[in-house]
Amino acid sequence: MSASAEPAPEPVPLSKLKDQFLNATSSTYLEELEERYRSNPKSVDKSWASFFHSMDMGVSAEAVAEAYDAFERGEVTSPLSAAAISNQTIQESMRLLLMVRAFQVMGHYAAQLDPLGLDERPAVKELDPAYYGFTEQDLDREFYLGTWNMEGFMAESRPVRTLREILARLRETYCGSIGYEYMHIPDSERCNWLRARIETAERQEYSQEEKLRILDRLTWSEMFESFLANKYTAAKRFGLEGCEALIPGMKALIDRSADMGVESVVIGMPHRGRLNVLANVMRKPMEQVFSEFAGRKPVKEMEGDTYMGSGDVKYHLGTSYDRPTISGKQIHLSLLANPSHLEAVNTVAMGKVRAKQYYSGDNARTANMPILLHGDGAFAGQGIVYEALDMSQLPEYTVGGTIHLVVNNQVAFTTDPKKSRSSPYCTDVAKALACPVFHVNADDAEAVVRVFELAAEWRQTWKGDVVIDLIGYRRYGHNEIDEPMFTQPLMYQAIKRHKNALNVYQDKLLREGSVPKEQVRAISDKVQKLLHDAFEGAKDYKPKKGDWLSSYWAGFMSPHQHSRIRNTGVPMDLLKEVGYAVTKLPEGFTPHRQIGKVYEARRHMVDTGEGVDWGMAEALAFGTLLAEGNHVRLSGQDVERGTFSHRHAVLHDQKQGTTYTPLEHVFHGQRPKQFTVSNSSLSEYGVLGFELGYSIENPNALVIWEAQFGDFANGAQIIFDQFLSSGEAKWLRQSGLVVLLPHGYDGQGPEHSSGRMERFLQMVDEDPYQLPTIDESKWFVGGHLGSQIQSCNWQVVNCTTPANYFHVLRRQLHRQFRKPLVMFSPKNLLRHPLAKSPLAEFSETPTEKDIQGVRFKRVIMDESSTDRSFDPPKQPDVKRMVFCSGKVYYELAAERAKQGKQGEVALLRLEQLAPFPFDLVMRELRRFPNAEVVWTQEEPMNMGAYLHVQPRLQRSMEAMGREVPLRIKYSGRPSMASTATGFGEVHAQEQADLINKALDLNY
Ligand SMILES: Cc1ncc(C[n+]2csc(CCOP(=O)(O)OP(=O)(O)O)c2C)c(N)n1
Ligand SMILES: [Mg+2]
Repeated sequence: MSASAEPAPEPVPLSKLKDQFLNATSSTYLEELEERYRSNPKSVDKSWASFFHSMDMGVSAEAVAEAYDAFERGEVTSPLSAAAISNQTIQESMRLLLMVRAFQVMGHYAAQLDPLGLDERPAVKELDPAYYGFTEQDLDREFYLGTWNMEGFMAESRPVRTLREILARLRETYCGSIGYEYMHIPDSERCNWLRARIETAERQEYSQEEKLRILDRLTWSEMFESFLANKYTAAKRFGLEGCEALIPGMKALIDRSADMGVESVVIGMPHRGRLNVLANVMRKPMEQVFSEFAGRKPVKEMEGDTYMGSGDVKYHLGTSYDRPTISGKQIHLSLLANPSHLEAVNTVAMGKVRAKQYYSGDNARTANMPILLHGDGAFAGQGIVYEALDMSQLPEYTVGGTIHLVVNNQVAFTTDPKKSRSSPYCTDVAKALACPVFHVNADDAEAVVRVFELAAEWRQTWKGDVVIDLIGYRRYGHNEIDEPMFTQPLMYQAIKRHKNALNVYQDKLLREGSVPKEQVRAISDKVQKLLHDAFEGAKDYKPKKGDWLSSYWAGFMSPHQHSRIRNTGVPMDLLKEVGYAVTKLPEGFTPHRQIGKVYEARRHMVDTGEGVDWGMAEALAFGTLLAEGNHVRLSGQDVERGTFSHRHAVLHDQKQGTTYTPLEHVFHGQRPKQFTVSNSSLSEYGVLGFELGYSIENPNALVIWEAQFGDFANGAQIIFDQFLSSGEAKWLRQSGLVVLLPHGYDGQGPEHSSGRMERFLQMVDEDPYQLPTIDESKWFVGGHLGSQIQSCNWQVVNCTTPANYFHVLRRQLHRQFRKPLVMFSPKNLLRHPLAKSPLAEFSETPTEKDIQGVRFKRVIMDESSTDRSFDPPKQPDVKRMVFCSGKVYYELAAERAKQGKQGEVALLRLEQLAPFPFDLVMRELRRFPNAEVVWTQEEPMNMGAYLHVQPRLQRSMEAMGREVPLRIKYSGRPSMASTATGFGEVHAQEQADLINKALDLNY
């Protein structure tokens, strides 16, 4: 029965209405309730409310009263009608709410998301009114839907509507070109915020001006690709055709973000559509884009320097640009260079944004925002996606929300979605977070712009991640010279018949009459002409002095420019001051008893100037760098305490549970977070990428990632291979990131012994046979030392003394360039009685014995030697020089002392393995003219540094005219498949053997 067919009923006063209900459903319970209400309204106020709310017709007594009042005042046109209310049963109310809820939760499964219309999704029965017992006859009946505390469709103030109208609105809202997934968000405030925007009573229309803007941007997007396709028929460009709406979407997103306070955006993205984004979003000059197509060098010229690295293909290059927005603001956009490895750039971009937020004081994270683009296959398949999402709200890693844009062309190279994921959507992994996911049909340009704007609003309002799944197709093959019909024949038949998104939109505008034909054509003609002009201009385009280093990096040197290394010692006064500051605990703080003792011992080291251990050396390095104004950030699993309980950078009050971080209080006026130490999530790949991104933003920071044990670093191998070791050569981006990899054979089995230094050494870009040119006149300003390190891709060190650790950390910042440092850090040396350094070795004033105690020692000479000149006095009695690296030295030294062989065997520690310290090795060879050379290591022969040092030792001997053995004598474990034995006894025996062999002059 249609209620609307009846004459409009008289409004019923609230009191009468209530009586009516009570009579109709009278029960002793209700009477009791009413009695209680009368005697003490407060005590049952809520009960009444919920009674009316859930048991009657989903409306509170107050709301009914309000609605009637409003009707009486003539403010609402469609008042609650008494007839509708009395016709609507409790059951119907509940079913209606379930149905609305079903649309909110599952409507997206029925949304029109696939432009090709090929998706075969089963009908969702929960979206069918029949499922709730509604029939054709109910369609024109009026219903009331409102509930409490819910914005949008089910808001209390909703007018009565017919079921037909309700269904139409639900389908339009939830099953149109946009599929909203947000009901998994547990925070009701956020959920309601979104619901209000999604379910707004009337669909918001774009004005003619806005439509023209969308058309213009879509025209650029489409015509850029077709222009390239015409001009460079055989080139790979990984075109965006099929998802062209990405460009108007991104531009709208950026405009809206800027209006809401974003000043700088860092973009990480893969191959697909990258050139289009570079040209049309970033506004990289079209001439430059075209010139790179022609294969011209993408060199960023610097004054006095033509360093261009080894380069990269055009669809991996980054750029940055300041772009005006529609409302007249400026926004800085930077697109990170990235490798082919899909999704690897995600956390790098996030880390860079976090750094920008730190340096600009953007504590609210409003002004700096990351946008990450993804492919559908990669987003579902690559585990790093989850690692990045998981970092979203971690206190020291959050960037206040990342906007994820999935360019979903429904295929990954040749693989169909059903073979690349186990979930309905490629974005389902993101539902691990309380973040919305918007799916949108890429053929509906206005819907695309709408959700991109909504994503911007979400991020700025809630500072959380948001995901857009832009569902389109891929018009050509994986790249333009690939044949898609081999593997997706039906899809590509449909694509061939399918109009491009620009034509779809042009047709829509013409159909609805909002833009005249001439204007549509004028836009196309303009774009065509500008593309043509840029193409002509590219022929004599000269790359400009570019963006090789951002403003923070002014004055830093490229690998071709001469730079100096400064001493890294610190005046004793400052050292002591810092030493006391980092060992001081606040009044009333109760540390754990053992840690109290550690801190007392550290203080004692400062008092006496003796016995500085590893943990204290590190604190002194951090503290002195902070005192010099630098930023220090240490991140990794359990780094606050330190895996081996040696750091205790963060102390926990045993009574209050509060924490105290002494390094945050080194000097008066220290900036908040100038020292940052944070336990990370249990990720290597994601976290290392993040720290790398952080490190490239500003050179005046010591950024460190520490692996729990060195072997876990292989989980982050992609970052090592694709970014850290080669980023400077490929993209001219320097990083001074320090990686600490605990390493050392302590009999703990295969998994915790080796940081796999052989791999890091193998990636050093040094020629083992090429001696660096030595310019002795520059020795003390470090001329050649600087250039040797400057021209290599990274440094690999394995320190044995706390002082050397201190200096190598400080050296990272006390130079005019930045270079990654891979440092094998010790485990048992953390507490080894001999691995201690006097404070004097940290100081600027060298001791008499040790004239070079003021800087990092790449080689530590035998304890019998003192002279550091290039031609030291000879020690002809020494029969053997045992070269080694790392903690095995202490075992060698102890055994040598036991055997009384100090006069016969010299022990030389290579603290820096790469770049190889040829000069110092040759100095030692000069010192021991009669000694044979032996290499000792704990690692198996196929691992460790043996295969790295062998040709370099041989080359050094050759250069000095010494007889060169076919192979360097080796004393270490034999080649093995596994890194170490799992049997303690075998380990001990192997260790004893390799030490004995090294000292056995008959071997
Ligand atoms: C880590 C990684 N594995 C494999 C590849 C090789 N590869 C390049 S593109 C591609 C398909 C990517 O599919 P999708 O993410 O859907 O992006 P689309 O190319 O469809 O835009 C693959 C497998 C790669 N680049 N990176
Ligand atoms: Mg794809």
